[in-house]
Amino acid sequence: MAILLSTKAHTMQDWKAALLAVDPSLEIRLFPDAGNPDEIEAAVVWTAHDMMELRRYPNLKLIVSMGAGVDHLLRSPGPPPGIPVARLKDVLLTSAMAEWVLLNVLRFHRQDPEYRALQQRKEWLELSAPSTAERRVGILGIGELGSASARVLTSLGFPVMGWSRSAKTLPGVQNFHGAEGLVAMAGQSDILICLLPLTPQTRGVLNARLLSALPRGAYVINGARGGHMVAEDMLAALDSGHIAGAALDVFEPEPLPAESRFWSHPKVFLTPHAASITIPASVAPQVVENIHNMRAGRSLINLVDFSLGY
Ligand code: NDP
Ligand code: OXD
Repeated sequence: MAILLSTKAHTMQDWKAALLAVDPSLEIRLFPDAGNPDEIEAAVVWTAHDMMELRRYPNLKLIVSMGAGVDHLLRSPGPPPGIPVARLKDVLLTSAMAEWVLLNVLRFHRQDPEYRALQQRKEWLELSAPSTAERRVGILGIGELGSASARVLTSLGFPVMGWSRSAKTLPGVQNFHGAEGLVAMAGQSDILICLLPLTPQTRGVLNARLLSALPRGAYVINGARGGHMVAEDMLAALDSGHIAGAALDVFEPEPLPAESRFWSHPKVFLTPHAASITIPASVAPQVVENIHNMRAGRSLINLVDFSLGY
């Protein structure tokens, strides 16, 4: 039996080598060279893979996302009925996101855009410097990535709030949940960070209503999915000055079209979905563990709950 790998061409060999390093006995097929469809028992796939294509494999028993997000797998038509989907939880994926979040929180907190503008004008001017204790940070989604980011930020003295679906207790983090909690948290967030999974419930959460609930001059950081942000609402909030700056890693569609205003907006700091990149060698052990679990009929790890969408 064989494992089907499907991702960007330039990373395919890295994935194959990483999985074989953990279990050299695995038979790995690189899409589109799947060989005999009857032999494919697991598919390890990234965003571009067509879920209808996976219906070709009658003995498929497991789908693994090559990232933490699974929105690309669950959207219509979705995975073949009855096939479990696993996501990744990885220490390097998590720490890289916390680094990207910290980079952007500090960029805004330490007034880096203002200092760069002063440098351009050769103006020697010291700006007032609020302490971290005065800069309130709200995090939408306080799971693997959000809670790690919260830990880093609380260690620097930022007051951190977190919004989740269910009530949660995290050390040093004030928890909010539900629709009322969202607006209550936004009203106190000088910096709002989005680290939610993209589901029907969270699509468009960064909309005009939420942005207008933020204090005037707040900053927004989106490291989750482009579908969380209503692009026109974000641009309008930036243009009006209500939002002072945004760090955006994710867009809909990707790559971001050349004509998008986000590319050249003076208040936007953009990265090309690179906040945190999966390192195959780091995640291979959990993928192989799940393949072994699947073969042995044991419980799978990091399973997606289809009813929640993440
Ligand atoms: P987790 O599943 O660990 O955490 C998700 C969090 O969001 C949980 O706190 C969950 O609440 C909360 N949540 C989910 N739905 C709702 C809702 N309707 N209302 C309020 N809160 C909600 O996900 P991760 O932290 O691992 O990843 C988050 C996302 O980050 C991924 O889905 C992916 O899209 C994105 N990502 C982006 C990367 C990049 O490079 N830009 C890299 C990696 C991931 P609860 O705790 O109650 O379950
Ligand atoms: C992920 C991502 O979901 O890279 O892991 O976006």
